[in-house]
Amino acid sequence: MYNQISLWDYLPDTNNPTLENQVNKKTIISTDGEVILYPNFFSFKESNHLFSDLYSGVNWKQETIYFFGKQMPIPRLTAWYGDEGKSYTYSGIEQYPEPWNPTLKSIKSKIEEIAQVSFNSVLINLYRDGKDSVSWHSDNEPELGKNPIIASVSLGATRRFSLRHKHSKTHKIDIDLTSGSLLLMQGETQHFWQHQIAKTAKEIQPRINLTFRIIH
Ligand SMILES: O=C(O)CCC(=O)C(=O)O
Ligand SMILES: [Mn+2]
Repeated sequence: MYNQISLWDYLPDTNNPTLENQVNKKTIISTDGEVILYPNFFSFKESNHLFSDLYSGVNWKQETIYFFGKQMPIPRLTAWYGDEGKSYTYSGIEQYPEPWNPTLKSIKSKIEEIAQVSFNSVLINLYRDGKDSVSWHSDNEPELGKNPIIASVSLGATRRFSLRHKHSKTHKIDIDLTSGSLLLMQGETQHFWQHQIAKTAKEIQPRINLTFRIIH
């Protein structure tokens, strides 16, 4: 089964004045987890502003992984921000996040209104061009708890985000994540689905992705 999400599918509920109902939303997955897309969560202008602010203001790092006994750079730049004391383990090393800055705080409070939870950390990825990517994985690190809610904000170039079911890998869903979109992954999603951002041969501008998380 293969689904391409169409832009014509988004329908706001104009009768209900809460933020949740003022923004367009589309359910991407409702079986074995829940994935919801808010395609225009931040306006074009707001997204451009946030992108340039983060592009120059984030303390980007080039992390490495061991692959067949060799240390290799991961194909993107990353940064962690969050509440003090909320450490996470990366490549077997315990790391501490950088403190929230005003831009990150403003994004966080807007998505918390929709997600109805408080996030205490954010992983930020910078995909410099089409060669940068993240391979198939689930966000299932133990510190995220059993059924994590993950709020993913995209800024800059559009990249294709793919989801595939762990037990039937031909069941695949592709979404082109545009600048200003918010994707919520919740419930049992990380148990049953993997996701990736594949490399692309297209000439492509940089993209920033922020995944807000709750570290226990
Ligand atoms: O860039 C994205 O949209 C996804 C990033 C991601 O899956 C991750 O960092 O865990
Ligand atoms: Mn992920």
